[in-house]
Amino acid sequence: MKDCRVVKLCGKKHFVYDGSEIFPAFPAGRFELKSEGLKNRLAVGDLVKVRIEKGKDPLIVEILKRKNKLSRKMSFSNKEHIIAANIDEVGIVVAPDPILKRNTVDRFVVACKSASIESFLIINKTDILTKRDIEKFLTPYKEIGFKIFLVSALKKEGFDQLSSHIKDKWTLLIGHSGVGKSSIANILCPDANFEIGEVDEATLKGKHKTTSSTAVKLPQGGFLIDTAGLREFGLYNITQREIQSCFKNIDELSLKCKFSNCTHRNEKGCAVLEAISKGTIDLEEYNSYLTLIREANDTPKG
Ligand SMILES: Nc1nc2c(ncn2[C@@H]2O[C@H](COP(=O)(O)OP(=O)(O)OP(=O)(O)O)[C@@H](O)[C@H]2O)c(=O)[nH]1
Ligand SMILES: [Mg+2]
Ligand SMILES: [Zn+2]
Repeated sequence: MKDCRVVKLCGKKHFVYDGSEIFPAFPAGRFELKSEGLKNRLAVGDLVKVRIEKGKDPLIVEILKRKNKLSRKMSFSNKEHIIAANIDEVGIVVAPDPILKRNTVDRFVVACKSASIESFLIINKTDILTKRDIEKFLTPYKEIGFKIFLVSALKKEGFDQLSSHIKDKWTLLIGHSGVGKSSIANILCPDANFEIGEVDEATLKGKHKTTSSTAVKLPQGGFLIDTAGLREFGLYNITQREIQSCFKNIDELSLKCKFSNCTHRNEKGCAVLEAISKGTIDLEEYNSYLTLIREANDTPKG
């Protein structure tokens, strides 16, 4: 029996790493059983026991207890999709193309925090951003002490610090389709050869390409996981309180709300709504919060 780690899920043939090489292994039947509410039993990053017998395919027979997992809720089916497990850090990638908006980052910040996984920000495509736009966008994240890396995969700029930051860790790159995760991964790991979305001639925007998560070995030590082209990332099993705790200003003001279970939408004596009417709270922060609490598992409809 060998201790291995899953680096790629690929239909029935997965790929595992045993500390020196990567080879295919097949999940034992019970890991393929369809389960209510769960898309995948095995996830990239899982620590597994692999049975190796002469003349037979290597078989994944056991999944070890996870230290963490990052999941999303799939649209339509509402199933849990485990994107990766046993992660040291998540790099949330954002770019002006397709969109540079608070909510696209906050959604991932909330998911990581609720999964107790450290996260940091990577702003890509700085070649098409002005310094002013970058500063404006980053101010709230700097205030809460977020680690931030500014890069341009196109110009291969800004990668030295990022590269040393992810050394010896299992880092997951996450972010909307087209922000440049695979382009970044190919620079950090030149052997990776991830497929890059082509530019759509009509809109000059990137096309969605990647369709599965894969971990690649970094030359400086550690692994980098490129995630699938996520068009939507629904919050899975996260409470209103967990969401609120990621919004510093709202969280602080909530102590002054009349009701301790205030959701800051329409309640009487709400200090957050009062701050909005006075114009002392950032509306973008509030709107981002509102969008996310609609997906909380305990928010009353309203
Ligand atoms: N201008 C500019 N374009 C970039 C940069 N990085 C990536 N792109 C382009 O953005 C598009 C999408 O890049 P990908 O790396 O495929 O994006 P992705 O996040 O992996 O997308 P999915 O796999 O669909 O999730 C491609 O057309 C890239 O050439 C950059 O730094 N600047
Ligand atoms: Mg990609
Ligand atoms: Zn309130």
